[in-house]
Amino acid sequence: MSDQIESILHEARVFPPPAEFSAQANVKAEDYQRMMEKAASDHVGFWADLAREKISWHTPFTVTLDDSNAPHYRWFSDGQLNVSYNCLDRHLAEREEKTAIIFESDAGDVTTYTYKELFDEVGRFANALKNLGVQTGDRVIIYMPMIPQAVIAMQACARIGAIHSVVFGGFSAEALKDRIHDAGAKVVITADGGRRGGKVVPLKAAVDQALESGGHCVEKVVVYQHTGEAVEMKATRDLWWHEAERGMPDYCDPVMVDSEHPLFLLYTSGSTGKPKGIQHSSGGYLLNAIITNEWVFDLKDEDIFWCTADVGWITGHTYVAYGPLALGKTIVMFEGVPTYPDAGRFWQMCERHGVTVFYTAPTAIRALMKFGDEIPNQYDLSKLRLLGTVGEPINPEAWMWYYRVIGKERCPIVDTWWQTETGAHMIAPLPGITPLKPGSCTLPLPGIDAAVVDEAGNEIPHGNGGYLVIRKPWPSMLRTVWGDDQRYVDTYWAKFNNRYYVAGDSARRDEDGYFWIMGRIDDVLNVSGHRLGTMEIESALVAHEQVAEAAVVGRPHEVKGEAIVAFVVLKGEIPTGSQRDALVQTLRNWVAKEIGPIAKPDDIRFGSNLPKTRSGKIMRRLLRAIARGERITQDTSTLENPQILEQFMQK
Ligand code: 7RM
Repeated sequence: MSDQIESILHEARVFPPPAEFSAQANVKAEDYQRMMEKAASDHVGFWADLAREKISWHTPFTVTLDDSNAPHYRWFSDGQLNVSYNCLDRHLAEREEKTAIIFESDAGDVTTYTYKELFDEVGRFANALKNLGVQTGDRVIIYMPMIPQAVIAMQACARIGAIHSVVFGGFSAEALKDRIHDAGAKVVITADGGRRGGKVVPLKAAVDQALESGGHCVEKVVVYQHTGEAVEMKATRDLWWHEAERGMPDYCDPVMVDSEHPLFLLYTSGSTGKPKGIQHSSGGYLLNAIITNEWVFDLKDEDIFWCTADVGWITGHTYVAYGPLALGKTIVMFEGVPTYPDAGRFWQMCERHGVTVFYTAPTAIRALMKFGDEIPNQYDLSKLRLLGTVGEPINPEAWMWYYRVIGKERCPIVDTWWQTETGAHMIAPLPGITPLKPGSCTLPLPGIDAAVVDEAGNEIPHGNGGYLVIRKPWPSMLRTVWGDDQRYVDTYWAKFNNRYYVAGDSARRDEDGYFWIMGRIDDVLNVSGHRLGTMEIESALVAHEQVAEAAVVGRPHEVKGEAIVAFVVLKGEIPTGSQRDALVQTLRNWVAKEIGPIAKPDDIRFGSNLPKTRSGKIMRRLLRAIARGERITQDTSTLENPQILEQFMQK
């Protein structure tokens, strides 16, 4: 069928789990079988059992799923709980002295918090927020560096039922302002500044700028003193974190909220215009956060889990601030960047803290891979037992490097597909069970009904690409877009008449039913009647020995519909003159040979880096504008490295 997306990439390697790993895994083959059967025969009962087992409810629920107002699903709606209670209080009897957080600063100083210490910090700060007038349901913006106080602030909000919205500390004052306004925030929690790669990030100054023009509801700005740099404090509005805490008791009663009470909003930029405030619930969100940390990361009491994501992203919510703590495990937090003081920082930290489970993004892996094997080989990585990736499709080249050089061919790699909107992993391997294929996120987790469908919503035969959808509701699904419910329905449900959740990604399944994410639906290219996902062409380019990274986009073409423009980052210097022309030819022919002449790029541009969002996703809309020779009118404030656009404009 012509509306399907053609698949051109073929990856044949398969890596079964090592027997020793399977023997100790949290989810064994028998468990998996049982769970899959239960979920298939009784979807609602499956989730009810898990929710009763994994969450400490203050008031047990009797209604598991209320679907009377679909696609506004409600989970465990007559139950009450407190998320912070589930992450802290319930561990105290057994784990008071256990380390909850190992924090390493940009400069390399280490601070740790036991569960009891974290409990006291959260209680004290929750009391401070209450004292400032923050009430259940109020919105609080958290604009912090990646330091334990960010997690303390999130947990403190959860403790009193305030709805937090973390804004990544790398965002501009303008982006912060939009989010403060949209959320109608009463309080902003920030720091004087953060430190990344030896440089100070002036956070408080950005808050001042964001609030300058007025028109918002912010009453108080709480400032954590972190760098010690001088900042301006506005009388009556601003106060220091330590002043706010003065005289506050360590214990704060957790406020029990309804399961559907919003735990947080998290803004995603989306492809067009205004950011969307993705609204998550308390009970449902917590449940998927818990089970995925247990199933996919296989977390055990002895584990040291390092998820490198900032708390400004959903990954830093589910796999730093909430999930691992709800399981009473030990996490690593890091304030800095992977390349400071040098490209060995991640591996040095893995050795130093004895990291056992490590989770990062393909963009970081590709960036570190560029520096070669010698750097990681200098460190003792023998404690690692499981690796993970998230954020974009990982090309098989990078997967193999991660597997071989970091995991020493011992550690399974869990390639986890999910979104801000899904709250937790949806499609991911179970590391003791699922044979791995480099580049595939493998199979849906138990209870997740993912499928690939055509324009009419019918499941398509394995082999071809289509829309990735989730056909049954799941507990951690987003509840709405804050203040814009119509946008919730239009963006995620309208396409298939509110029957399926539409992820916005294209995907295909292979002969084993494995899912291969092909890119965003909006990025699909239409070349001479062939619909091609971006991922496969990019993977082919990266498979060439001289290429470090690649992004492809379409440009209107009179005959073909779209021409393929490839933006390429080389491992070495960018050649000039005839050498450059020769390399362009080589790469075009390479793609033609690897995946077929249809995918041969019409135009290849070189640059020293790709334009990426702060969370490492390639900004193809900018590249499309460049490919068309248009002036860039889009907002580039969320771009990590704006200066590189110029380079790509040259042919
Ligand atoms: C967790 C996160 C979501 C989008 C998603 C995909 C892409 C994420 C993978 C992936 C291929 C993966 N949330 N994506 N994980 N693509 N394989 N394992 O990233 O809201 O920021 O982005 O990211 O396109 O729709 S997010």
